Amino acid sequence: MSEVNELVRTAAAMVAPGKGILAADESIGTMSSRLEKAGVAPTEENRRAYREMLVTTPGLAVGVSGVILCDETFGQSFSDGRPFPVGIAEAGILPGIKVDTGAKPLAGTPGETVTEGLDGLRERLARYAALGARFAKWRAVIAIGDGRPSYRARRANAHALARYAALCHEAGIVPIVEPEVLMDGTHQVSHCASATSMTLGEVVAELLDFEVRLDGIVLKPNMVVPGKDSGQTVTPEHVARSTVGTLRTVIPDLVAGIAFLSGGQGAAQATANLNAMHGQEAPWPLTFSFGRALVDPALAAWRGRADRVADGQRALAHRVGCNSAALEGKYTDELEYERVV
Ligand code: 5MM
Repeated sequence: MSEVNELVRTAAAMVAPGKGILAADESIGTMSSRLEKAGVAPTEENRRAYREMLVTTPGLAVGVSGVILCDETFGQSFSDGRPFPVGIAEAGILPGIKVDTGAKPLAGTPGETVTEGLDGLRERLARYAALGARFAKWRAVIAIGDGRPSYRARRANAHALARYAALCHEAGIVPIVEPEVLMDGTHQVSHCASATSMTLGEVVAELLDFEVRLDGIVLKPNMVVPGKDSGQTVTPEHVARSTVGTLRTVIPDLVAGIAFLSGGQGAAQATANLNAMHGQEAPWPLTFSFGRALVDPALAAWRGRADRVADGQRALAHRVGCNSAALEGKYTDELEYERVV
């Protein structure tokens, strides 16, 4: 019973008022290409130094409840020798681990994927828990367009998410359940709303089937936005209404909290949309679990240079501050354009 209470407490702490989650769990391939684009050599040491720069940002725990790492970083150490999960916990932040092994083509459904990583997951979760992981993350990737998302892809991904969530609970770890409907495409915002609704419907059905405690999970969905190439522009209020409206039709009130991904939106756009959510009535805490929308400015400011660590950290602290303000509906242009460096 106390283990269950601990799960529920951890899930609540992840979505505590004013705090969000930093997604710094890019796989080695993704991280390497982002480093290269920033002019930084994609070495193991540079991936480590970049993550150390991020998570040692002074005062990070004020606006960040948890940090998601990938397997490589989880096994690395700060320059002072402390393993990442230990250093992060000592800073008052929950360490988390991405446990899926990536989205792979789904047989029989061209252009769609299923996320893999269930084989051996029970053992991996036990090992991560022993090393200090308090929560985990698994991302399903759902595409829109040409008959997509298919029922088959939605079902396969929802089933995997539920099996992952049940295994996390067995290990005493809170699962972040991330079914991401991609922004790629020419679709209108209404199409994103229906694809998101259908996808989340399947996810909830599978979670219930596996008897996953909903107050012990954090859901990480996309915001409901138009396709990147649709030419449609919508206001943050429109995004907030469509997103919360869609979630309210399918997500049970019991879910511990909703932590949105940014999905390729610009940093300021994602924050403005989050800010508008504050005006919407919702039964769950709403927060952010952004990757790119939090870290892109920090990577650009750092550029792999030891003498620019403080610049990178200021850039991250600024984005975290803007997003924390958004959680109270207090994000403004003045705050956004405040001098950072
Ligand atoms: C940080 O990126 C995460 C892992 O991506 P890869 O395994 O593809 O390298 C990703 O799951 C991320 O946590 C979510 O997509 C949210 O990030 P964004 O940038 O969409 O907020």
